Amino acid sequence: MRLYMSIASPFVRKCRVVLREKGLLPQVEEIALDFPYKAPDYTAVNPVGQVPALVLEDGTVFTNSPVICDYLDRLGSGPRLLPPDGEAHWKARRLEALGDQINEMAVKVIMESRRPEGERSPTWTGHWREGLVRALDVAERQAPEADALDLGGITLAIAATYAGFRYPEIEWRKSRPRLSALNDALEARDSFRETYPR
Ligand SMILES: N[C@@H](CCC(=O)N[C@@H](CS)C(=O)NCC(=O)O)C(=O)O
Repeated sequence: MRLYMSIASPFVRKCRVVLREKGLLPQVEEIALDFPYKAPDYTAVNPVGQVPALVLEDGTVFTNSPVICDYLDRLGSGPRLLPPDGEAHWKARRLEALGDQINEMAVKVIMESRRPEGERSPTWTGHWREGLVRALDVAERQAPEADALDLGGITLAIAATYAGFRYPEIEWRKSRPRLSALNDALEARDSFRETYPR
């Protein structure tokens, strides 16, 4: 399999953590791309030019990190990171969605800052940044215990690290002790250490 990726992307990091947690790394080639991801040989893989994308040996393409993580979770060994059903399943999915929303807000603000000077919108940037902070507050209230590893906790921990990496001035740890504990515990795992954003 091939995983197309960038080192900093929080969406990619979810997939890279799952690959490691599920013992799949030996079966995958991780291919780092430079931004923007619009080279014709890559848009032939993912037409919208976003990372991550996973390509199987037979050429089947998976895009969108929730779908890729779900596929890898079923393929690999060890306990399921997405509990198959019941409330545990939906809780993990809800927290994954919340973490992805935090990541989306952070990535939008970064993308906006890369536009030419006159094209940037302080109004939109402000909305996205406020949304990011509100979502971090919800993540604090809903953060799970770190000992029950699942994709919800993984995504929230990744989102918190990414928010701190891009916006240190937000000081997300201040008054968010539950999210901090989750983040500290998961960032100590090998799968997280090996994928820390640069
Ligand atoms: N919903 C997608 C989001 C992927 C995404 O936004 N990727 C960013 C990198 S963090 C990207 O490729 N941006 C480049 C672009 O939009 O042109 C997922 O979960 O995989």
